[in-house]
Amino acid sequence: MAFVLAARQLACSPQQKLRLLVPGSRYISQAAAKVDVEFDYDAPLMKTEVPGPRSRELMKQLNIIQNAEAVHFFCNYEESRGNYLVDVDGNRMLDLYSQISSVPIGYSHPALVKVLQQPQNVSTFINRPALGILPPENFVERLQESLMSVAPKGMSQLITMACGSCSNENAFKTIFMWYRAPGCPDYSILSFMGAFHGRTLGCLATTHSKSIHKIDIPSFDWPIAPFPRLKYPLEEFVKENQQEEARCLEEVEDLIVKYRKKKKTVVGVIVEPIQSEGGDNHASDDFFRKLRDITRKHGCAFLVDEVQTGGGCTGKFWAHEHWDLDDPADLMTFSKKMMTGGFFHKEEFRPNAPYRIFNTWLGDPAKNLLLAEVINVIKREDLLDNAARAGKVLLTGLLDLQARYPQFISRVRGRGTFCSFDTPDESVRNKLILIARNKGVVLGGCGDKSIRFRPMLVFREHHAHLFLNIFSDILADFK
Ligand code: PSZ
Repeated sequence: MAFVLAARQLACSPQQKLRLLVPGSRYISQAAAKVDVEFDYDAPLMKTEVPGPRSRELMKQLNIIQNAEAVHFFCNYEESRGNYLVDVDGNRMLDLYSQISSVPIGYSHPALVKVLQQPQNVSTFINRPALGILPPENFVERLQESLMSVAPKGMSQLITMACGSCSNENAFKTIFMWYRAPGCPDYSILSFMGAFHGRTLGCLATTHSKSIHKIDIPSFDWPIAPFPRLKYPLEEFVKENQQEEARCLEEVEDLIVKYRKKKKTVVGVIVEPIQSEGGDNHASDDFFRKLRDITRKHGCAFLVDEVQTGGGCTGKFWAHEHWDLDDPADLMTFSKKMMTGGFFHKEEFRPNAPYRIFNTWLGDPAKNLLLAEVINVIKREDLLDNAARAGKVLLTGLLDLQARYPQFISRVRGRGTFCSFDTPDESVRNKLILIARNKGVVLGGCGDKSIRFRPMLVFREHHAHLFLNIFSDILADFK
């Protein structure tokens, strides 16, 4: 039966495919594969195994000049469109990982191509300034129409940076400068087990997702609190989860007191709204509100790392908006989908002298120009609402697959399209990712055994159905 279906699938369009399905044999979706983003493709198209021969050849060449063993395959970005990533062997894959969650509105979006083609923008793309000392005339205007237009509640100040790690690194320094007691005491930043905040030296002291990241690297003695390990679906385990969260919050306070006594005063707490690299670990909005209260009570800064969660994929522009804090966070870092790194902060965290938070480029005005257009597209196409809707289809479908294949899928969870599930172990997880890739779907792993979804904001309901159909077939055949 599976063979017959597979053979038929090769010969027909996705619309035809859906009509040929036998009820009960796979996930049934009524959604038409409507293409609503200019130049999005309508389905995956596979020509070789991935990586194919051309990718393998290029991997060999690259490996001569660097360790290229992490490379999955080489890409053809000219041919990649919308939700589809095309590789150098001509394979076209539905990309649900989007360059580690960093593509906001799909590949080669026509609105961005237009920005690049306008003659008045050429200078911005070819003259990269040292922004801290010689910004262009339109710099303030650019920031207003891009980043400042999405400034989180309570944060009027903005500093741009190159990447997520240097944003966190400089946010830590901003916190230390804000706290400023004479004599440069040995301050610390509290982070959570399973957190990922970057790989630079300072950030690495707060990153605890995989031991390989830290092995061989000297670090600070900074406190690490347990992050809640919740049961899903959250609605079904409210009581147990509350207890687990209370345990972790108690530990946070104990650590703050302990480190103060050790003369390593905790001056800031950094947290991801959803721990991403560490395995897509969620906590309730109430947990974060209480964590905010604890930081306030002990005089520590509250820093939210929205490098991976920011930019709209959870259904709100910033994931921490879901918490509805009375007392806003003090600082918030971003990068990835925002196209430039940086952080917002409250006025009281403003450095007291020039050149204190500084480097050569301090971001890139060309990225602000593109981001302004990305934000226009998000508004024009209502992409936050889309993330909530497409996410609901994805999550509902995953719950259905979990009910049918509990031996392979557990702990389905998500907010917006920021969804994930657990597999039995790392080897099954990695196998499923490879099989999916050869069937034309790019997925990512996180934690020890989770599979995560990080599609772009132009991921629609019909893309979710398309994925669910393909994945349902994979699970039906999986041994
Ligand atoms: O292996 C790696 O270095 C990866 S894989 C995914 C990331 C890094 N994410 C980057 C990241 C993040 O997810 C959060 C929540 N905070 C900070 C960072 C660091 O950002 P970059 O990679 O831009 O330095």
